[in-house]
Amino acid sequence: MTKFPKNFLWGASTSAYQIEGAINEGGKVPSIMDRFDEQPSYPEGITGFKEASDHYNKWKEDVALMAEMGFKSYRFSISWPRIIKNLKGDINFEGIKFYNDLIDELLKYNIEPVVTMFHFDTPNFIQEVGGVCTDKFTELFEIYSKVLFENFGSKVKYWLTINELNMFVMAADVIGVVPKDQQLNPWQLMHHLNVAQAKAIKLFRKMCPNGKIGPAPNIGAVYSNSKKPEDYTSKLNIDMVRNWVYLDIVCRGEYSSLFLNAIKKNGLSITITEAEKKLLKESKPDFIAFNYYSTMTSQMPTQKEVHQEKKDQQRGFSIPNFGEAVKNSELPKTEFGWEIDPIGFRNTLREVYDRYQLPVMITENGIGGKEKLEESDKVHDSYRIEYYQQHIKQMGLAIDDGVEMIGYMPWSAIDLVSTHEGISKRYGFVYVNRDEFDLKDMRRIRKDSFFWYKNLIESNGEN
Ligand code: BGP
Repeated sequence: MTKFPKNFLWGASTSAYQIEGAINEGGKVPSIMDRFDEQPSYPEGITGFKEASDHYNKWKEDVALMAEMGFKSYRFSISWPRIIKNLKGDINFEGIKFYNDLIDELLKYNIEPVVTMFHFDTPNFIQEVGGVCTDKFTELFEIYSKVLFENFGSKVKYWLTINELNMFVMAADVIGVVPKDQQLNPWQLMHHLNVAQAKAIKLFRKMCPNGKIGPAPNIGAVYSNSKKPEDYTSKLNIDMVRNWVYLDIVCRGEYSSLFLNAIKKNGLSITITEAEKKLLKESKPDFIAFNYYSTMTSQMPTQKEVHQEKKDQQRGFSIPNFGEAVKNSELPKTEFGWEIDPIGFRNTLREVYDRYQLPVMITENGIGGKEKLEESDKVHDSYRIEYYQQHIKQMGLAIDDGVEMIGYMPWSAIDLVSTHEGISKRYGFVYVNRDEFDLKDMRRIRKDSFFWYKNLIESNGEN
């Protein structure tokens, strides 16, 4: 059986807009996620972002529950619109106090805070001047980064720059990051985010010399759908634009020439200044954090065969002579149709480590399902326990293979509002009693997985 490292960071994750609620409290300004469920592209009947899990008011109780589970770490995001009030960069000190108190409470229980600087919630004042699609964004992100490092840099060791930078590109419409009137060159958008990330890393080196910082993309191994060599070519292509381009830029400091050629064939390019080239070269991370939910399987489509773009986690790739994502018939699926691939987790960990030789931290992994409260306040989520057992076993095998790992922070610490499904899809170890009819209750209830995870942490992964 795997021996997990002695100081392995067992914990879990959340993000501000999915857990905090209180969108108009404590001096917070509006963000694009506050009324996310009201966007035209969003499925009808899904609600929840305004109240979320009311963590803004219940954070002490939530941290106590994490401590009870024995968390060694907790990954959460700081809400940019709770910290910065406007384009001038004025600071909301109430927001600073909220996160300072949260961090102090975590440290009181010896829980290592792992902070995501930006998790999808662009402040509206930035969206109004073009959002993540402009140079202005990189400037404003640097100002925000400085405020974060100044205020929390001495207490927080582990920092994550941008959550799932690759989802901004692959699911820009779904996560609402592109202002309506904006023409989108997805790769230029990616480049702005990469430059913003590099500026933050550079500043971090100066301001927090003892801390550690890394990116947090969503990574999943890509399989070839058949033994046909052309399907393997499609695997290489998709791997490049789904995974490696995002890690190459931050770990190696440049885009691969294969990637630049591939986008050129589709009539796209990236404008990169000399100063940016230099900046990207000198802003390397200390570790790689990534979110893992599943793998992807690809085949080579011909012009005629290109299928309809898919509205699930494998969407976004359907390019003639390049690659197309297809379902993998070998893999079981969650209730919401996401493929479950624990062995793929080991494969992905190995590929990432082998390619960059940097320590790895898992910042999301988990299974969402519909759940209900049973009699005497029980939630029987054995499917979640099984999911975690399988994934943790494979993570252990990856460690045995030689992958250097810092920690595992699955999604999510407590129930929160799902990005794609609102409150109907739950991920937590703790049930939050909220439904459309009873928004005030918000009672926290320990699920079966809560007790299972507590034992697992206690035995450092042996159970
Ligand atoms: C990741 C996001 C999280 C979270 C998770 C689960 O992409 O970083 O914010 O939402 O996916 O996705 P969903 O809530 O849509 O099931």
